[in-house]
Amino acid sequence: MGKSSVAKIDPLIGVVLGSDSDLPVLAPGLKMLEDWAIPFEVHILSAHRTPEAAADYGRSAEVRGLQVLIAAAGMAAHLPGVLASYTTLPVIGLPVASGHLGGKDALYAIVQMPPGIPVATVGINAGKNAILLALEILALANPLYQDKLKAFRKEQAQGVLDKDAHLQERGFQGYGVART
Ligand code: RP5
Repeated sequence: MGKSSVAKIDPLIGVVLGSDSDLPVLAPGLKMLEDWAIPFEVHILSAHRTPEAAADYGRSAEVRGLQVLIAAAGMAAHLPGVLASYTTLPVIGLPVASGHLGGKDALYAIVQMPPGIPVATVGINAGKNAILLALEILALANPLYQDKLKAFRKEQAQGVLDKDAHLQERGFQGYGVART
């Protein structure tokens, strides 16, 4: 037997982190993609520390078959904008709380793109929303992904209704700690 006989599926979502310190913000969302069998890849590339590699990633993303990019970065968060400048694929910027300004620096850096090079922006540390938004983009052309998103919404709604039922049963003083 040669190499592994398991066929590798080409990734559709490209996730790029400015640093490995950004990984915890994305990890729960990446787990969701894994659970749903959505092909993705994750890389660590910095707009400032590895500018050439970041540019190469942006340039080659489309021909490699990626359909949407997520770029997470903190502080002077130029990574999403730099990637967006090299590709016409949709780029979702995820501002990460890092350093003394708590992520507002990254949020402003990502959301204030100059006209002509858009970057969709989610909230500070909103890793799951970045992943869900990427999946919603993919789902435009894939009914199977639509089904996964609809099932997720249904499950999420049921979770809220269960909490309300618990609150009605126990009253606010007997509710206990908030459940995630
Ligand atoms: C940004 O600087 C990274 O995205 C990270 O959020 C922040 C700090 O990076 P490290 O010093 O932890 O590598 O470029």
